Amino acid sequence: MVGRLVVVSNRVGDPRKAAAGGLAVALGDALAVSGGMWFGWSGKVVENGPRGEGELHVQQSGKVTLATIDLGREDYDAYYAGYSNRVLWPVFHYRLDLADLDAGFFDGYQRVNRLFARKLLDLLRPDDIIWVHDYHLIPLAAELRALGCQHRIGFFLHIPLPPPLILAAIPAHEWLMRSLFAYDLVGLQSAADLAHFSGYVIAEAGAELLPDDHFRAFNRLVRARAFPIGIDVNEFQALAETPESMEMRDTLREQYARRQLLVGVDRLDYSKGLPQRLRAFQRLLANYPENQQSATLIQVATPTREGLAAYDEIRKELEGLAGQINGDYGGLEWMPVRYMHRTLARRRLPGLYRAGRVALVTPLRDGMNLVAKEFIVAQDPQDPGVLVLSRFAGAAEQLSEALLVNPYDTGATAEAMQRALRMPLGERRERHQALLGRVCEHDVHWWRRGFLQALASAERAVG
Ligand code: ADQ
Repeated sequence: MVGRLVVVSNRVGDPRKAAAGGLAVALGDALAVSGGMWFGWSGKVVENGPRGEGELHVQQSGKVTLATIDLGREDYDAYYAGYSNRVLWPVFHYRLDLADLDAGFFDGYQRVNRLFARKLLDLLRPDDIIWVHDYHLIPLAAELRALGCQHRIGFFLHIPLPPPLILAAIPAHEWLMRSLFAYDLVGLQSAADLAHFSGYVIAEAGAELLPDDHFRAFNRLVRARAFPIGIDVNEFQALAETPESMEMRDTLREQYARRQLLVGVDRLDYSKGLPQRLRAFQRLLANYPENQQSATLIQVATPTREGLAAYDEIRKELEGLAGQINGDYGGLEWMPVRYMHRTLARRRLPGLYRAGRVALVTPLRDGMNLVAKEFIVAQDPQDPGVLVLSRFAGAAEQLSEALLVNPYDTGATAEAMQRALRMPLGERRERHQALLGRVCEHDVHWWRRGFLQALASAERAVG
């Protein structure tokens, strides 16, 4: 009999909610088919709540059990805002300059992972298969094992894994990497991330490489493999047919009938390379004046992790740059940059992508980047737009027919924008066809199946 699937992540997506993104839908689908459980933080922070404790809420959503726990203020600050987002996020995105390595958030991170393990263990059935997601929960399996849990447990890291010498800057790096060996399977986004994993465990832990992507180290066996995440292509195509999406496309096309639109859709995060993108756009207007009065960049940036200094700073920098470009180049008839600090309703996204002649997906570092894949799916195959993609996004390994750029190189990125704006129809179609084929074949269901099959067939150490 196939066991129940138990998904664990920091935030729990209710698959019934229309606002749920692709991942919530994809995992929700898998849970709904055979019945399963989704476990994570409730989103509630209890002021003056006790350390290492939290109330558990269990509710049923169709066939899926949603189990969530509240966190006390001190735990939340140390585990989420602290260790996850001020240590692991910057370091894993190669930003040692932004990491708060001294700040002592480590105890809270460990405490919350231990709390999750304790509460989860009580809810498990004997043949459950557990799938843990992302950097907030790296030590979860080790905590579960310490309590005697024998289940199959897999882990997927949604963000990049940096090279060994960058990882080694985290004081607890060895403990973190050893924690990964409590899993049966570790999934990474790209071949580059996998190479960093293998480089680290061979150099720092003398790991032995065994057949079928298994590694032996720390007296344990783990399988590690790249599983590039995809989007739910059917769900996204259905979204594109909604009235909201079509209205968005038609309104933009009408408003910008005589202009060319470039679009950017991101969380407002320093990893996304937004100031670099605006500077490259500024360079485009300066070096190729024929784009003045014409090329317009619509940049939507979702507010995220507000209150953390690095995020407040990037916001200010971006607003300053947008204002400067509009001041220098804009007029009564035309504003080069339309910058919006907000989340666009998911139903409107395909319409925005479809109206764009060019998408700018230029992160300095990104685990995968799903916006790139969504843009491809939203295009009209007869008259598709062009994807300008950072070579430092995990997606670049799969999407080689995009115009790949180094986002640190302002001049070269501006050149790529110009090339994208001028690309002849035949070349646009050819590139799009190749990209679409790959995005459709390697969708989120392919990703999920691949991961779960590899987890089910991973070798386990005897004894
Ligand atoms: P994120 O960093 O959140 O996720 P990304 O993959 O770019 O990044 O986007 C996730 C979703 O958010 C997409 O569906 C996108 O449409 C939506 N989104 C982003 N900005 C938006 C906006 N302004 N308005 C509306 N919707 C917006 C992490 C990793 C990524 C990895 C994903 C999945 O950082 O590298 O691709 O997980 O594994």
